[in-house]
Amino acid sequence: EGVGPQEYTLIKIRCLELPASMQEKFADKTVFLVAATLRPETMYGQTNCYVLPEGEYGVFEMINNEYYVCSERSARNMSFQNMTKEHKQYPCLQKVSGQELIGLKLKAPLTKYEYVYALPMTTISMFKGTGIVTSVPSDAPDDWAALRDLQTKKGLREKYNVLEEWCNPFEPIPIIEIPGFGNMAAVKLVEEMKIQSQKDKDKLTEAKDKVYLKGFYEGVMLLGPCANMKVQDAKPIVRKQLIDNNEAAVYYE
Ligand code: A2H
Repeated sequence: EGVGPQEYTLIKIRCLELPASMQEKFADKTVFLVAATLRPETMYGQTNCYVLPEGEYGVFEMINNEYYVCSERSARNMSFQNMTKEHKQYPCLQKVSGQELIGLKLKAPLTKYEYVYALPMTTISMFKGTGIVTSVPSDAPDDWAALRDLQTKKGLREKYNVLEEWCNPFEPIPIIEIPGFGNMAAVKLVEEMKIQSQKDKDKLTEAKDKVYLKGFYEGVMLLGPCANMKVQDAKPIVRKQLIDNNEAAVYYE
């Protein structure tokens, strides 16, 4: 948004299983769902990964024999950032719908959960980032609203074929203490502001702005090698660690 490119961190969330339609071509490949984030220091709090059920994604070959699932639009951008196998090329090896990705078992970096699941979020934009969002419900109001919807609404789970065991055991993780907001700022604000669901757009925007600003300047990390550091100072350190471990990549758009 605004002028100039936005710098994101792409979090590489490894597929521990694949949709039926991808098994023939990609069974022996390293496949990731990739999620663009502005908050790499919050990755300790991941509980799941979100896709747009009706979203159209593709599988693209990247450098180092890795395969990314993301929007074609983001694959195109990646092809100009030396991320795809061939510079400026981004052939779509296979199309895959968001609905097909729901329920996949995934390995996300830094979180305490051994694996997490791909779940539906109806407010994802396919025109931002990769169209895939990693979920940190402790600190992102949108993520908590969507996870709470799935945990509490049987009808919603049935609509998207979501099993309870993919969402209910995954509690938000306290990762950042924000003075006045406690250690799960998004959960607290969603409650306080009486946000009803992931569709409560205006209130969610307000909540997001509040947590984001206050968290960045006043938040203190609760875990990891940056424990006790200010969020502002921890961010570049955690980001570098993720990139050095090949668990994340730099991405602009
Ligand atoms: B953030 P901006 Cl903990 N559609 O990551 C909807 N939302 C998307 C998206 C898409 N296609 N792609 C990325 N996002 C989300 C973490 C996080 C984020 C926390 C707190 C706030 C926050 C965990 N989710 O974002 O419009 C991603 O969620 C608050 C803005 O480019 C990404 O960072 O500013 C953020 O929105 C990018 O939004």
